[in-house]
Amino acid sequence: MRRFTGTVMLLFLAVFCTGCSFGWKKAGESADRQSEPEPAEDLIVVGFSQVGAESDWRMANTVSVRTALTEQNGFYLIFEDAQQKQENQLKAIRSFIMQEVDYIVVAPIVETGWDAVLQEAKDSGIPVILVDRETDAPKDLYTCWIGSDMRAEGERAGEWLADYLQEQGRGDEEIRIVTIQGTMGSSAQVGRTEGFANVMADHENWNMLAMQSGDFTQAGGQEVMEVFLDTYEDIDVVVCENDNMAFGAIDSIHKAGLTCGPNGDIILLSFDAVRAALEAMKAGEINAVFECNPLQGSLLARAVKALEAGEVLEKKQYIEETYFDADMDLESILKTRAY
Ligand code: GYE
Repeated sequence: MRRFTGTVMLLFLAVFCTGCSFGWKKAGESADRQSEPEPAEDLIVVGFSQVGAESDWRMANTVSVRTALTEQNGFYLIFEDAQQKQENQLKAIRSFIMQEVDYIVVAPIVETGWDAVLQEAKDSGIPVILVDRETDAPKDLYTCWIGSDMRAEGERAGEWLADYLQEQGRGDEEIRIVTIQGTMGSSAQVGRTEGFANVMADHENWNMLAMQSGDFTQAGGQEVMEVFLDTYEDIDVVVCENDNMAFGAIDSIHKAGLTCGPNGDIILLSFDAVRAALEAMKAGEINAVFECNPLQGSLLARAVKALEAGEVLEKKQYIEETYFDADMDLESILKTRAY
């Protein structure tokens, strides 16, 4: 097993990093980073290309990885924030290859466009672990994937809505739905959209008026909801493909003089189940949230250690997930939430 040596690091710093927007030398922190102690020879060096910092979920995911891949636990983590741009992820992965890290970890922003760079990693003999979102890359180009079943999340949301409408005596009514989608082409968006559509296919009375991306951000959710409210009358349901877009949607709904949640004008569904969403649900603004668990750090650390020990891992490792709705004891649930 190769290890990241001080010589390689210094060579990389000298040759490749001058003026780059990624890597060791970042604006305003070059001096600090360069004077950091070199990784000890026995640490496992992991380069992690994170999507960005677009949502509460993402922040919790970053904290989880940073907390698990510490020097105390035997890791040296090189963290790169791609600021929601695939080109930055491609650059980061190539820099990891040049730095001869031991493992490359990627949360791929979208599903497509990874074959060439993953082939380069494979040719360099560096194992790649994918986390969070999936890709359509050939399976032999990565070692394993750890994340959520986004399609199952979407189906869970559709099934919850069907049961809820039935209970409300609205099972046969025309139901006018809009969806605020996540980053287009991300497996989180594709899976949640398709999962919900699978359930919708069984309900002829559900009418999807429009779907538009809010890019998983609060500002995006707010803008898209504003357009929906200007364009369509009588929206019964808003499906927000993450919590932060739901927060933005709630603002727009209020601004339009409407209400949402169990006692409101509009049924609001969301995905992730971050603390602020459960609090918003407790305050009566959201009907249900479909959990997506960002706490992947310890699974990732375990996977790397298992690979170090020569174990062969399952190609796909799904994290268990549930849902929460306004009828539950949210006070108690909030006490147990880690994110
Ligand atoms: O739902 C969203 C984040 O890929 C599951 O990305 C993740 C999604 C999550 O921005 O909040």
